[in-house]
Amino acid sequence: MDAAVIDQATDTVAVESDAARQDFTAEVAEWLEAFDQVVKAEPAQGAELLDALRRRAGEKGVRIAGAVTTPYRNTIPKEAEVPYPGDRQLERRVEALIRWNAMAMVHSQNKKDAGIGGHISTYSSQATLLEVGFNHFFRAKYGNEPGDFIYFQGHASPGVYARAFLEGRFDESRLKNFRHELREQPGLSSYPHPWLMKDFWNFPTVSMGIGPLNAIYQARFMRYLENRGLIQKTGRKVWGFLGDGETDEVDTLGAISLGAREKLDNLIFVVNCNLQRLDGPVRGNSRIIDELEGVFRGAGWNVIKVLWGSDWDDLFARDKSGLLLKRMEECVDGDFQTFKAKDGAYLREHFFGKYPELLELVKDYTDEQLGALHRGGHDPAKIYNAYKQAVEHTGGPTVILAKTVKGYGLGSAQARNATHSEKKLTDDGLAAFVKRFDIPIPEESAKDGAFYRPDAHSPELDYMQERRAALGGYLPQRSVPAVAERAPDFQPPSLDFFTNWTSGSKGRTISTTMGFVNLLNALMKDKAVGKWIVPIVPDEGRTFGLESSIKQVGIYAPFGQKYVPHDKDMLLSYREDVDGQILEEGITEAGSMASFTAAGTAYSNYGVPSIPFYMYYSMFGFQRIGDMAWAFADSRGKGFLMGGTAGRTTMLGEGLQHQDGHSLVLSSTVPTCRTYDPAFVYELAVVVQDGIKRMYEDGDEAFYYITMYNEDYPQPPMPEGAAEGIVKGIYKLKPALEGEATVQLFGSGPILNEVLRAQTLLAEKYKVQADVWSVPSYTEVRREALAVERWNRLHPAEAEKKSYVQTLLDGTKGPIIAASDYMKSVPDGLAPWLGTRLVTLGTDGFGRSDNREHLRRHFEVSAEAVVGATLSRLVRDGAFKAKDAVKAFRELGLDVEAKDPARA
Ligand SMILES: Cc1ncc(C[n+]2csc(CCOP(=O)(O)OP(=O)(O)O)c2C)c(N)n1
Ligand SMILES: [Mg+2]
Repeated sequence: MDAAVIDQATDTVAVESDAARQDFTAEVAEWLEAFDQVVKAEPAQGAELLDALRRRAGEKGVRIAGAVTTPYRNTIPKEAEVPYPGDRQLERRVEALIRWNAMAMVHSQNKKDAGIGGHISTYSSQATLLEVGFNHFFRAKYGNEPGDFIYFQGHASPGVYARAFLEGRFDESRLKNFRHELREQPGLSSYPHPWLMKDFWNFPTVSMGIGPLNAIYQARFMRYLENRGLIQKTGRKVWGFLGDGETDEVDTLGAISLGAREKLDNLIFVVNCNLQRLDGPVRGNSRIIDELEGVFRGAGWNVIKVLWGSDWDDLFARDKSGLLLKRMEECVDGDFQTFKAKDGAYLREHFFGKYPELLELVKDYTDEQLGALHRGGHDPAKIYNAYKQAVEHTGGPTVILAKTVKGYGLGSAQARNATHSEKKLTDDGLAAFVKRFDIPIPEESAKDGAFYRPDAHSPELDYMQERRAALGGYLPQRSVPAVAERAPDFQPPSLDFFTNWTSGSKGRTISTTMGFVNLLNALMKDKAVGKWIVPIVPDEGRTFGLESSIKQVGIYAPFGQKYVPHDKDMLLSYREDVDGQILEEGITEAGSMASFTAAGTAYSNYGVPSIPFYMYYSMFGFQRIGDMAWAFADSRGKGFLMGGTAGRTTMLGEGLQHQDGHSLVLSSTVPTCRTYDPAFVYELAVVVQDGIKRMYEDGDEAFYYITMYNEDYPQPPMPEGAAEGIVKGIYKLKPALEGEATVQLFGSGPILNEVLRAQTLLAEKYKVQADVWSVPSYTEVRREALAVERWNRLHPAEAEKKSYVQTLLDGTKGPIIAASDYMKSVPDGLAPWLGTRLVTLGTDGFGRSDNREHLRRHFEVSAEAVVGATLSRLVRDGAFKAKDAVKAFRELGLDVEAKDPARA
C-alpha cells in the first residue's frame, strides 16, 4: 500500500460504521488472545510468530514502522524477575554510608577550600547502580585471571572513594585530601587517573566519550587475546558506566556497531539516565531513553530498560485502562525532571491528574508516597535483574538504560538544572540527607558533615567485606603482573637483531616506511617477541606496504574468513583469520587509538606484554585523537605510534588537509610520549630497539611517536657509535668536507638529505665548510636540557652541569642552521641553549598539492634554501660579503619576494 492508499484507508476507517469498528476490535482481541496463548506455552514462539507476520506484511506491501523502541516500561516484566539474593537491609545501610561519606568529602573540602570542586549529584543518582554491581557482579578475579574491567563514570569518583574508605582501603586523611594531591599526606585525585593513583584506577574516563569508546575496544581486544591463545577465556566482563549527557559525544556512540558485529557479549554499558547534564535536561523535549533504545537496538545491542521501581508494579497491575503507560508516554524528559524537582502533590495534580482514572488509581496514596515512587535505577531488585540478564546474555553486547534522578535525595537540590554544580549542603540539607537515607550516624557528625565509618566489625561493614571477598577482592584495583608469568620466553631483541636495518640499503632506494614495514614483519616472525606484536591500521595497510604482512600473519576476524577472496590465487592475497594478528580497524582513527590503548595497557590489565604498532596518516593523529593520546599517557600506556606519510613537503600531492608539519609539536605536549623524526631506517631501527627494551624490559611507562616518510632514497649504514646519539636525539652525522667547519647544519627526516646537499653546495660553490648533524628528536634533546637547567637553577651553589646538546655544540664554530619538514617551533625548542646562533627553517603554513621539489621551494626547506639561509646569516655575522650572497640567491633560484609560506 502506498501512502496515498494508507491515507484513503484511514479516511475509510474514519467514516466506517460503529458496527464495523466493533467487529474489527473484536478481531484484534481474538488475535491478541491467540498470541497470548502461544507466548504462554513458549515465549520464543511468540517472537517467531511476529517475525512471520512481519515478513508476510512485507510481502503484501503493508508498511509498518520499524520497531526500534518499545513501550516506556521496564524491559523485564515483573513475572520474569528473580528474587533479590542480597540482604537488602544491610545493603541499604552500606549504600547510605557511602552516600554520606561521598557527600561529606566534597562538602567539607569545599567548605575548607572554596572552589576546589567535586561532584555530589552524579554519584547520588548512580549509587544503587554501582552498589548492586559491587555486591553481586563485579568480580575482581576469575580463578588466577584478572577480573572484570569497570569504566567508572569519571565525576562519580567520590562514591568510589567513599566505598574504598568504608572497606578500609583509605584512611580518613586520604579523604580529607580529596583534590589536595600536593600535600604532605597523599590525597585523592579528582577523577580516575591511573597516572596519579596507579594502584587504584585502571581507566581514565573523565574526558567524556573516551571511556565508552575505550570500553568497546577493550572488550574487543580481550577477544583478540583469547582467540589468539594469548590469554585464557573467562567470563570476564567490561562494564562501561556512562552519563546520558555523555552519549552526545560522537565518541560514545560512534563505535557501538563494532560491539554487535563482533558479538561482544563481554561488554555491558550502563547508562545513568538521570535526564540531566550540566546545564539542564539532556532531551527536555523528548525522551533520551527512547532515543538511546533506538540507536542501540538499531546497532544490534541487547537493550534492557530499567525505568520504574517495584513500587510502580502494583500501579501498573491495577491499571486495566492502559492509561498509566499512555500518560508516561505523553511526558517528555523535561516533565519527568520537574516531577522530581517538585513534590508528590504536584505529581498527583500534573501527572495523575490528567485522567480521572489515574487519580482514582492513586487515591489511597499520600502525597509523600507519590513523591517517593522510585525510578528503576534506584531499585536494587530491578537493577539486579537487569545485570543478571546482561551477564547471561550471549551473542552481543548489552546496554542497560537506567532511569534515575540527578541529585537523588539532596532535598532542595534534587533534579534542578543547577544540581550538577552543587558542592555543599546547608545545615538543614545535611540533616535532611541523614533523615532521607536513614544514615546511622551520630548527630554531631551529621551536623559537621564529618566522615563516618562504623566499627570495622559492624554488621554492615562485615557484610560489605564478605561480598567483596566472595567476588575475589576490592575494585577498582590496578596492579602490574610480572610479565614472566604470562610470557616466560619474552625477550626484547638486541641491536644485533636489527643488523639488516642498521647496515644500509646498499644503494637501493627505499623509504623509512618501507624499512619499518620490513622490520615489523621480521619482529612478528621473531620467536621471543613475535606473537606479542599488535599491528594496528585504520585502512591504510596498502598505503604503508603491509600487503605481505596481511598474507603472512592475517587480519584478525573473530569468525574467520567466510568468503573466498577474489585474489586467493595471488601471492599476496587478502587473508582474514580467527587468530589473525593485524587489527584492521577500517577508517576510524579514534577506534584505532582505542585499540592501541587496549593493547598498550595489556601489560597491566592482563599481564600480557603486547607491543602495539599503530600506523596511520600522521596528519590524522594527534590533532584528531589528541585527547585519547593524553588518556593513553594517563593510563601508563606503552607502544609505538607510527605517523606515516609524514612531513609537510614529503607527503606530496595531497595538499592542505593531508600534509602534516605539526604533529611533532602536538606529540611533544604529552609528557610520556617520546617523539622521533628519523631520517634513515637505521635511526628508526635504533629507536624501536631501544624503545622495546626500555618499555618492556626496564619498565618505562612511556610510549613513542615515530614519523615515517614515503620518500625513497638510498639508506646509509649506521655510522659507528651513533646509536647513543640517536636515542638522545642528536649526533654528528657528517663532518665538514674539508678542514674545520665554520657553520653547523641540523637536519631531520628527509630534509636531512636537503641539508647534506646544502653541505656540498656550500663547500663547492661558496667555500663554506659545514658540519652536518642529524637531529632525530628535538623533543628529547630539549627535555634533557630542560632537566639539566632546572637542576642548575635549584642548585646555585654547585658547579653548573652541561646539557647534552651543549656538550656537543659548545666549542663548535659558526651559526647553526636547522631545517625540518615540521614547523620552525620544533628546532626552536633548542634556542635557549644555542642562543642567537640558531636559525630555523621549517614548514609553517598550510600545505599545497604539488611535488616535493615545488613544496620544498615554497616552504623554503630545500637545499638551496638552506644554503641561502646560511649565507644570509654569515653576512649578518660579517663573515660573508652581502653582494656575494645576493648573487648566490639568484644562482640558487631563490625568490626573495615570494609570499611568506607561513601566511600563504
Ligand atoms: C569531553 C568533556 N566535555 C565536558 C566535560 C565537562 N562535564 C563534566 S560532567 C558534565 C555533564 C555530564 O552529564 P552526564 O553525562 O549526563 O552525566 P551525569 O552527571 O548527569 O550523570 C560535563 C559537561 C567533560 N568532563 N568532558
Ligand atoms: Mg545525566
